[in-house]
Amino acid sequence: MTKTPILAAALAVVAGAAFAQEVDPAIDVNGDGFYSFPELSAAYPELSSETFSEMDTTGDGLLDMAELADAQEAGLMPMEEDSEG
Ligand SMILES: [Ca+2]
Repeated sequence: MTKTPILAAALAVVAGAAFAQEVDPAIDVNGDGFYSFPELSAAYPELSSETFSEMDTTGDGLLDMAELADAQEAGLMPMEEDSEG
């Protein structure tokens, strides 16, 4: 069908948007758009500074959303899961 390429393009845009995370203001308390270790460990008490260092691939002491997404993909980041019950 002639609609298919348009639909595929639309889906690609949606998938891309779903991958790019928004900064969670509940974690980013100083609103700089990055998660520092104190900010992230407040939200994830089980997060160790060593794990944070591993996630901080640029070594600047702050996680941007790309680093966070990579960490989640690598299984480094403690994630909230729908496994309750
Ligand atoms: Ca911050």
